[in-house]
Amino acid sequence: NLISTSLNSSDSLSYDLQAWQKGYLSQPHEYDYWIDDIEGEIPPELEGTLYRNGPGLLEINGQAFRHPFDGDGMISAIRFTNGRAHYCNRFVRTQGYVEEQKAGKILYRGVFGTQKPGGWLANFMDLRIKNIANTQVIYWAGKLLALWEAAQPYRLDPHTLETIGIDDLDGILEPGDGFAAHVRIDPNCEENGGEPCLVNFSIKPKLSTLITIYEISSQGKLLKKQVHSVPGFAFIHDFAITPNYCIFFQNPVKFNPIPYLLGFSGAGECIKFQPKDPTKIIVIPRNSGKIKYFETSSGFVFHHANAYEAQDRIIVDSICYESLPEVRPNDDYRETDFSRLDPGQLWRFSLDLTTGKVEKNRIESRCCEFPALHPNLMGRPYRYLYLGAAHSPQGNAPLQAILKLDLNTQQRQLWSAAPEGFVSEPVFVPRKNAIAEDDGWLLTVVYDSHHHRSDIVILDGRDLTQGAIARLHLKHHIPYGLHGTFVTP
Ligand code: 3ON
Ligand code: FE
Repeated sequence: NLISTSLNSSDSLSYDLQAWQKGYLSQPHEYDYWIDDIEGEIPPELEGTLYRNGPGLLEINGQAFRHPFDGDGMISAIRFTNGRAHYCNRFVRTQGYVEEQKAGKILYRGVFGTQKPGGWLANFMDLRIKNIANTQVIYWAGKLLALWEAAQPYRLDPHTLETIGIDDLDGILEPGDGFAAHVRIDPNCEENGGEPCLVNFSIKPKLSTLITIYEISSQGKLLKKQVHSVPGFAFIHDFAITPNYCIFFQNPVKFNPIPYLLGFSGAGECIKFQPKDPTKIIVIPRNSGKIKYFETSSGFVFHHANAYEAQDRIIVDSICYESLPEVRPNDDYRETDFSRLDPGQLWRFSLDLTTGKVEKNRIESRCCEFPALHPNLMGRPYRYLYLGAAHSPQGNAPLQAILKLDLNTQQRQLWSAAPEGFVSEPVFVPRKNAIAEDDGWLLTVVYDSHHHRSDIVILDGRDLTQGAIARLHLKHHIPYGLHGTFVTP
């Protein structure tokens, strides 16, 4: 039976690898125009700007970066106003981007294996970091910030996307501090008089790992900062919050920095998944109380969907991979054999605060990533989750569809852009004055490999099955991106 399902799924691949690969071509140009090639209609009540971040350049002068996560951050802004939409993109003028563009060659090593030309000797002991500002873009306390977890944010002009410069959040961050790309906004922070507040962290991984948690008001004031040392090396990309806790997953990995130090590989390539070791879950109270540690069976988590408190439990929903494959020296990400890799799947972890036990249940086995939900339910019980997902219910494949999950009824809806389309992270925008949790729009960028261009697609959050409300055809493509946010005026 297993054999026949795997045969069936490879017989009917929903995508063509060459078509998928083209979405990883660089986009070196910067544009500024009103979008007028539109199918359907932009809802006139949709007012605001969708900001997206992701690698815009995947090479310099023909010297390819080793991994897309090493690509230079490029911000796209899609402004919706009066039923129209405007597109603009700009590279973040990071110090590294400016220097490398001027030099016309790679000057910095990347965390995910990009090396300077000239072999290992040219890279030996070069431990400088190129802040590529490529992972997320947020608007907080009047600042538009491009984030990359290993360094400080870059600030941009929210209208022109011009780079203003590196930003220490008015002194909150110290030189050398990172700032994670997965900022969480607590919509209703009790300690802040019921106002929203930004919660984020940074890590300094060594033999033990320092986790710093920041809570920042919408005026940009530091409300709280706590620093904790947790045992062991930790690579933590994302976290989850509830009104009373911050939750971190410490994936079972070992870090051997020698190949990095010697100039053979990037720091990220020196992380080795340990399938026999447990995943540790670190729960840090936001206000008072002691850190709690939990353990569950092995798995690798980049992204969390949401978390909430339920009596004496904390529920955490996360995208979990059974294993993280080793990158082999000659592997080329553009030749990814999806069938060799484990799919990301949605799991629900239930942490019992009294017994210290963890229950773990798979909610969705379809390959998925990039969870999104109603922003007011961050850290609260919630019903609807949206994700980028594979077209096929089984196996690992590129994201080609948007999946809606009703966590109460287990009902699912799927909107698919297969075979020629490849989706990015969906962003949920609630309709003004809406009551229902799913009353709003989902915005996503879809790479249309047939026309080699990207579309901005607007879906109705209540019903994905009715198809796109509007498909805005850009004049060009946006390389596969990472994260983004919607900012209402
Ligand atoms: O030594 C440490 C190890 C390490 C790897 C220290 C460190 C903090 C410098 C570090 C750096 C980590 C960085 C810079 C991580 C950046 C991650 C990034 C840019 C993206 C991660 C994306 C994750 C996922 C799951 C993306 C999925 C995408 C798709 C399914 C579709 O394309
Ligand atoms: Fe991420």
